[in-house]
Amino acid sequence: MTHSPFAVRGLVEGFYGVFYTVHERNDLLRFMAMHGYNLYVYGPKNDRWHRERWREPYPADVMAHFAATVATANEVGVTFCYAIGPGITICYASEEEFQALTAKVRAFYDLGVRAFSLLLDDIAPVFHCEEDQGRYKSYGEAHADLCNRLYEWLQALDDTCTLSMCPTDYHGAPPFDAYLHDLGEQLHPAIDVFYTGVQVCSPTIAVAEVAAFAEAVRRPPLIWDNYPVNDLAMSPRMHIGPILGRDPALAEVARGMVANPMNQPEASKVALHTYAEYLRDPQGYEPEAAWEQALREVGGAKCYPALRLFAENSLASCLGAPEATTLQGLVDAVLDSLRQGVPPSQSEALRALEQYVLDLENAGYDLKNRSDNYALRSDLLPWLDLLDNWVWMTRRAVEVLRKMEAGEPYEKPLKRMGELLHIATHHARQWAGEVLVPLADYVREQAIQQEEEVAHAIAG
Ligand code: GDL
Repeated sequence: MTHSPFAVRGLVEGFYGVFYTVHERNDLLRFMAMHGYNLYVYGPKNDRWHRERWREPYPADVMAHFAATVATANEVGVTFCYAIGPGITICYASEEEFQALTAKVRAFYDLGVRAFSLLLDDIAPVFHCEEDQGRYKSYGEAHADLCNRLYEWLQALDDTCTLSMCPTDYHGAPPFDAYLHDLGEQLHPAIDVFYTGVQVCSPTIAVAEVAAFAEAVRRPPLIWDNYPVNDLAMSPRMHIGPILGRDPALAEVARGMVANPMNQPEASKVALHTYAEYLRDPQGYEPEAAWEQALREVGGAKCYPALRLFAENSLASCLGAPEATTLQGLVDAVLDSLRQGVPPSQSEALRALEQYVLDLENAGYDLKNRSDNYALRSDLLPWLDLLDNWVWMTRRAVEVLRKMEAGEPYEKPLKRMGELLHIATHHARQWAGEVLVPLADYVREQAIQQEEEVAHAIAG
């Protein structure tokens, strides 16, 4: 675990939406320590005291939770970093504002925190007060100045304190804007800078891309990796596949990497386990093998097969993996066989699909009702509900085909199939994508054809 080429191996709780409870965070810290991670950056966008109301101190009960988290981090040997995001309203030049910032930071210093971060991402690049307009030539200069003042203040307090920052331009490729060049030129060399790759959620991260950013900001960046995060527009999907597409030589150009997890902490452990394997040995990293191990650890011996089946149908993400290869293959084979005129009762492909759907139903049942990992169960529940919809939609589709073949009435299962299809395609979550839709479309086409034939026969 300790031979990783990356100095920094972390997580950033840096997503939008519901963030972790203190219990979830402390549990994740223990998981991280077991997997060789050494940094936890706390900066959830929806913590109002981290961003919107950054000037206000945390209430005592919340600080007590932080104290427990810092104690857990110290116990397990992971550095806890407190991040603050004042950029939506701060007046950079104001001494009063700086005091509000340092008062906030000081409260964490008093808890024993020594690592801090200023997150200036996802804000409009505008000044909020006249004082800034007079004082700074550019937005980059203002950011460098705020960070440098905070860094010097921290160093005066205790020279073991560290500071990192997320710039407003945290992704992209050359030519980078003047903002990044100004920032890189003026920012104290000891302050780490985050970079998410060419995109916000980057399918791949290559050495040359990171080197180009490093040149602009004049230091090797810390990669803020937006996987497996599933906030905002990604919230319908569960990102439960292995990390892919990270160049094995990134340690040559980056200080380290921090992964932004999902709003679901327990389910995030699958991807985070694979991420830890990449960080430990990027050259030897084998995504499939790491993923199998991860599913075994998170699912436990009892629920591993169920979790594997669930996960192999939920692989779509910015990383570009196909969503549900096995199921897709089964559906394609069914449609091929039926189109070739194989009667449903004789179709091996249809039988194989039915068996897989039964396995999926059992997997859903096991994850809901037989797992000892209650945290995983509650993370997966909305997707398991969707899984059931797809299972029953498929069964009704098959029932229609069989009834048609037998010359029996099929209106009821056809109607139910349509209802279930509607629920599944309008569900708040996505699972197995639209892979089963062509089956329903085929069944509907057959029904229409049959009706036309009957109408024709009556007319004739
Ligand atoms: C972002 C935000 C982050 C969010 C992520 C994925 C950074 C630096 N900032 O742009 O808070 O979780 O996208 O939506 O990545």
